[in-house]
Amino acid sequence: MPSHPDRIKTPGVDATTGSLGQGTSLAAGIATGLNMQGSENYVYLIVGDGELNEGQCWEAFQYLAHFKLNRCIVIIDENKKQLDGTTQDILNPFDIEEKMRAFGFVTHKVKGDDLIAIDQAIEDCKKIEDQAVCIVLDTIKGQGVKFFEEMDANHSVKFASEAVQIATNQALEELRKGRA
Ligand SMILES: Cc1ncc(C[n+]2csc(CCOP(=O)(O)OP(=O)(O)O)c2C)c(N)n1
Ligand SMILES: [Mg+2]
Repeated sequence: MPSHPDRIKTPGVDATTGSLGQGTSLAAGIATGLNMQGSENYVYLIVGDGELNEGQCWEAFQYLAHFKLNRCIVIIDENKKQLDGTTQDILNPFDIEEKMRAFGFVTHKVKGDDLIAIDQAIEDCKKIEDQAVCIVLDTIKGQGVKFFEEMDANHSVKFASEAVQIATNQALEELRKGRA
């Protein structure tokens, strides 16, 4: 995966994004088109918690909620960090789940490394018929590799080869345990 989602490079990614916030409007547009066509397809919109700094996100959310576009499943990656620090220090998002509820969404909050819980939350979202839906993932930035998890500034990192070896070994260890 490149650092920004790229529909040419990553199978399963349908929209190339990178300018924060724009993916929310794009997903709302795709969801509107599908709805007009009577399609039963789903749109999965993944948004960062720092990305929520962008006012554009809230405009798109309000739109999704107003038009009850419940086939757009909004997934917020609440890893508590953004590019240059913690979300709390840079621009406090307060309670994201509560905010999404206030915007008219049905919400679920699950641990970001619990695949079964995420799958269940998606299935629960699909049962909602007349309201927009959102899953807030409680995540850890760099999860699965202690070396990254414990690093303060872990948005984009340059490594000495020794650090690469430590991180790789930790990742392999996690994979062996079936947790990464
Ligand atoms: C409009 C816009 N402003 C700034 C940036 C630079 N930028 C890239 S990632 C990022 C932080 C995003 O934080 P978050 O959404 O929490 O993602 P995470 O780093 O946790 O994956 C910023 C400010 C950008 N890509 N687009
Ligand atoms: Mg983040």
